[in-house]
Formats: sequence, C-alpha cells, structure tokens
Amino acid sequence: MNLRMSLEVEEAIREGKPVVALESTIISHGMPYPQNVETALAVEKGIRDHGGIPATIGIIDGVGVAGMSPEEIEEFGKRGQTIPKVSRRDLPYIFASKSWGATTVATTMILAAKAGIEFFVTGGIGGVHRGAETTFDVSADLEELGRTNVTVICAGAKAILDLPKTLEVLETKGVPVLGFQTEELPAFYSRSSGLKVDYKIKDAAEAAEIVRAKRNFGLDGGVLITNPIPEEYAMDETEINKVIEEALVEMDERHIHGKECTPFLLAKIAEITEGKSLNANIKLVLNNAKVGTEIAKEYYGK
Ligand code: PSU
Ligand code: MN
Repeated sequence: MNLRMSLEVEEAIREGKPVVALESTIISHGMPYPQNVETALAVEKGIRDHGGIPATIGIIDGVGVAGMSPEEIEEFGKRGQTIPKVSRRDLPYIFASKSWGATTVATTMILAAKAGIEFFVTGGIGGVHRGAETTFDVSADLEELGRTNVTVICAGAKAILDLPKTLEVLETKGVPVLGFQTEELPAFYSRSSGLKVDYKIKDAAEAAEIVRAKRNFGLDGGVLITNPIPEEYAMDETEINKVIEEALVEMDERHIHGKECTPFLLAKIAEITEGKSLNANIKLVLNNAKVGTEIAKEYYGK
C-alpha cells in the first residue's frame, strides 16, 4: 500500500495505544509560517502530554505518511501553499506524479482509516459554503464523514460556511454530530451558533461509548465531536461575524472560488483581526488535542 507509517505510530497501532491523527492542510494552507509549524508541534506535544501518540498525516513524494517527523512538519510549514491542497479527487494524481500533498480533513480521514487510526483532531471541518445553492460548493469533508470510519474532533465549523445547511448534509449522510459538554454547535472562533447538535455528551467516556457502538454495529462513516473553544479565548460572536462578512465580500470581488476559498478566508480574517483569529485558532486546536486524546484513551481502555 502507498502508505508509510513511522515506527512509533505503527507500533502504537499494533499495541492498541491511543493514536491521534492530525492533518497537514491546516499547516500548509490554514496558518502562516512560522506559527503553523509551532502550532503543529505544540499540538503533537499536547497529545503526548495527555498520554496519546500523535500521527501527523500528509503526502511526501507521492507516498502517504502517517507520523511525520518534526523536520517533515517544518517542510510543510515552510513550503506553505506551494504544496498542493489535496482532497479525495486529487489523490490519484498526487500519488502518480510523486508529489507532495497537504491533506484536508477528507484525505486525512482516508489515510488515517487505511493506517487503522480511529481518532483525528483538527480545528474546523469544511462544510456547505454560503451560496452553495448556486455554486454547489460543498466540502468533500462532509462526503468523507459519511463514508469513512474515523472520528473527528473539531471546534465545529466556522460561520464562513452556511452552518444550518452543513448540519442538514451531515444528517443526510448519517453522521452523528455530538457536542462535547454543549448542546449548541460551536462556531469555531466563538462558542455558539444558535444551532443545536444532535446529542450533548458529558465526558470522554460517553463519547468513546458512542464511537464503539457505531463500530460494533458495523455502521460505516465518521462521528463528529464538536468541542467549543475555551471561554477565555473565544471571540465575540457579533464582532467575528462582521469580519467574516467583510472577508466574504472581498472573496466575491476577487472571484475566488473552489479550493482557494477556505485558505483565503482564514488568511483574510487573520489580517483584519490583526492576528486575534489566528490566536483563537491555535488555542482551540490545542484544546481539541486534549479532548481528542482523552476520548481515544477511553476508547482503547488506556
Ligand atoms: N477549517 C479551518 N482550518 C482549515 C481548514 C478548515 O478552520 O485549515 C481546512 C481543512 O483541511 C479542511 C479544508 O478539510 O480546509 C476544507 O477545505 P474546502 O472547504 O475546500 O473543502
Ligand atoms: Mn469547496
């Protein structure tokens, strides 16, 4: 198989240790250098500190890698957007041309599942974009959550997306949307969206039990666990939504579409907020790493 695992990750999977996958699009396309590398390494450390084994996933010279070295992570951060953002449809080309590829939520799920990794921590998932009724821009992440057996821990989806439509598609695809100690779907930079999750879960053990129930019955597809950004780092909802509106207007004016949308919006929002959104983004990923590792530990009984 076109997949290489680090020795540590391979051994941990074999021994049923709590391995936690991480994506590389957030590194190459989601944050600027050097904060992207610092964050990626801090998230790995966070997972280790809580007793898990991190497996950062990406594609190097046409080979899927689960468990990148710090030097490889540094490369993904430094090269940034010159490394293509790879979704399911891009995989065959990237493999065949022996290219590097930054894996999105969708492709990280694909490679994690092939490696035998159940849990995957990130910041936010892609979803149904605003105006999707005319553009048809619906992230492949939703399709993947519908079919691939990986549990994704995130801080919800940000209001650059159409959140009600995103929840509708997740329902259609049969993806349980769980709220970690919350009834409300978190909106990434802020804790609330005014929308309800399917089920509020009280702790990591309950989350692990739900994942186990899905796997034991052989129900294919993902589980989405949404974990709100800690109160002290959350941004004001009205303020951030105004910034998002501004960024969306500029995206339209510049005719940006398709896979460029999410990276453009993330960078624009960070620019307008003078780095405040970037800081919130870093904090919420670190928090997700902690919760994701706790859930993985419960799942594997470690
Ligand atoms: N949301 C974030 N940060 C990110 C992404 C999403 O807050 O970096 C990335 C993820 O890799 C996700 C991808 O899978 O953007 C979604 O892109 P698209 O909307 O083009 O499917
Ligand atoms: Mn898209």
